[in-house]
Amino acid sequence: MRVLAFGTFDLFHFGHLNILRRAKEYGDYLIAGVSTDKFVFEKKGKYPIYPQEERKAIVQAIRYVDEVIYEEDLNSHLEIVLNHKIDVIIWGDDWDNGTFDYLKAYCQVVFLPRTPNISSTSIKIDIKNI
Ligand code: C2G
Repeated sequence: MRVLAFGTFDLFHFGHLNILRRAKEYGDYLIAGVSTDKFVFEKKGKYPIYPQEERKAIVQAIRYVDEVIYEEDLNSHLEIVLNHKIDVIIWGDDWDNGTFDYLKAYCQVVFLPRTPNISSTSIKIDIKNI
């Protein structure tokens, strides 16, 4: 089974590690889709701390990840699913909001519980408050 997991993966943390580890358990080949800097700005209205090349290199070094591609925008997911012959896509359950329901006609879409109490945003706030 070929699995795909998308994300910004900025300030790589334990929640990121968990989702990639659990994603890999759904199959034997895991592709991580790392959001480009431009797409992060479109999603969040701000650029990530680490540029896309560095976020990609970090994710590529995680042992559960077999391949890394870029996630360019919200309209490229179906093309990626078809081109990469994806069987399962994994997101944290903060994305269980209907955005990706159309993909269920093409592959299995799984929303896993988020790792509690950690996010790139909370890390930035914690560091600011030291
Ligand atoms: N995540 C998690 N637990 C956390 C933080 C993140 O399970 N404590 C999950 C998110 O739900 C997402 C993945 O880890 O599935 C990557 O998280 P982010 O880097 O915050 O990425 P995000 O900006 O949500 O990008 O395809 C849509 C987006 O590009 C997903």
